[in-house]
Amino acid sequence: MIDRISRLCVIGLGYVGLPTAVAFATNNVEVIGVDVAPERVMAINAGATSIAEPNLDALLRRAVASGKLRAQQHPTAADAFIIAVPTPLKNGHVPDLSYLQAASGDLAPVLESGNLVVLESTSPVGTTELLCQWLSELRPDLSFPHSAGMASDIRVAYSAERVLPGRILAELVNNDRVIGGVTPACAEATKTLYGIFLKGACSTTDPRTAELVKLAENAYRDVNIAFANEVASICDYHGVDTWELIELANRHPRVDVLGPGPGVGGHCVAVDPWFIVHGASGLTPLIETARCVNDARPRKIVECVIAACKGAFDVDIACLGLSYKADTGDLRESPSILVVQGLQEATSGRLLVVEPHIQTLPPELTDNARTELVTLQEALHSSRVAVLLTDHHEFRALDATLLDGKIVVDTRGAWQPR
Ligand code: SAJ
Repeated sequence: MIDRISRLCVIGLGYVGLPTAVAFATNNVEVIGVDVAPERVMAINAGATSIAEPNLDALLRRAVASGKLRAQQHPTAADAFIIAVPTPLKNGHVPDLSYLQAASGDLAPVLESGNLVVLESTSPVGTTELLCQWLSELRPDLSFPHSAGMASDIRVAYSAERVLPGRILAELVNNDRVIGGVTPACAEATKTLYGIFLKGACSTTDPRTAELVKLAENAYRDVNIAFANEVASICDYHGVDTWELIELANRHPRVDVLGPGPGVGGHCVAVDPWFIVHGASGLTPLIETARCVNDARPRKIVECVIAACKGAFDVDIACLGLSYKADTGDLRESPSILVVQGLQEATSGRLLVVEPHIQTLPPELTDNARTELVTLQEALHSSRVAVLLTDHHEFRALDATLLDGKIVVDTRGAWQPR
């Protein structure tokens, strides 16, 4: 039984691993952060990160300066290990577990009897068992819980992060956690580990349930966003105001339609449903359709802008917001970028992009000389059309008179009278 964790190794220092490492280090645990990218290791050891999250910079600097957090490229012996490496999709929406397999190969040599290994990466159902299998093949001298049960040398559990980009540090501490222990002893040890900083409640279950809980949460969100996006299409078809309709429908005590938008971005909601689809072939028509509905949104928005321009293809268009959601500079899988790319193909005027959180256009948009990153004032001054793609607070708060006389396409309902 693990009573005290004095040294923790966090493998994978991305959006989840780095804030997690910082949270433990801030709570007096000696943390070794591991990442395969040497430039990331160097930056973290200098107290720097490119991940823009409230408070992360300051806490990281403090954790490094106090000696509680250091980064390196390979794991070393520790009491517990958290694996938070990417689990992306390969071609054909197939889960790619190669980063996880590489991490387990790197971790196996330093494992010692009494250690705890927690998998945090979003994973297809059955991955924790696979991890046990990989580790046990690499370390036949140690016993693992999938075969040795409660008496195993190594404890293994699944516990996915559930944090919302933009609020990662706060949600890390306050959100409830689901822990899937391979045995009850594994679950208890994992509870003790997260108890170091967790204020939310911990529920324990088996790994398959915990893995599917994480996937179901994001698929639930995706399906609900797809519903909202479909409602928006239906409203457009009937000439009904989408935002008024949603507001009125949501006055029903058991209805809560989400907000339509230009599509679903980020590395989670647009990806994780495919893990369910891939693992339960033939059982997922709703989840697959939702993915297709949301993926089709950027194209629909481009069509909507073209229709609003009534055949004038050479107008200058202000494209407000590039990040995948409000008030972050996070461009991962952003549907706003796809909309701007679609407009690059479909129009011939200037595309005046405003994104207050970035300094240069992303590479996907730089091939086109008509596309520029400009200030909000410049974009509104020079454009005939304004397309709101990401509802950053500065766009929501815009003086409506600045839009007078323009063709406006508001994909987020940010400028609708409520
Ligand atoms: N979106 C809409 N309409 C809405 C809500 C969101 O179009 O009403 C869009 C956003 O603009 C964005 C996308 O959906 O493009 C996803 O944004 P999000 O805020 O819903 O979620 P993420 O991807 O930032 O974080 C999600 C969260 N999952 C759930 O809310 C179920 C978070 O808790 C997870 O930890 C995270 O995925 C993850 O890491 O899995």
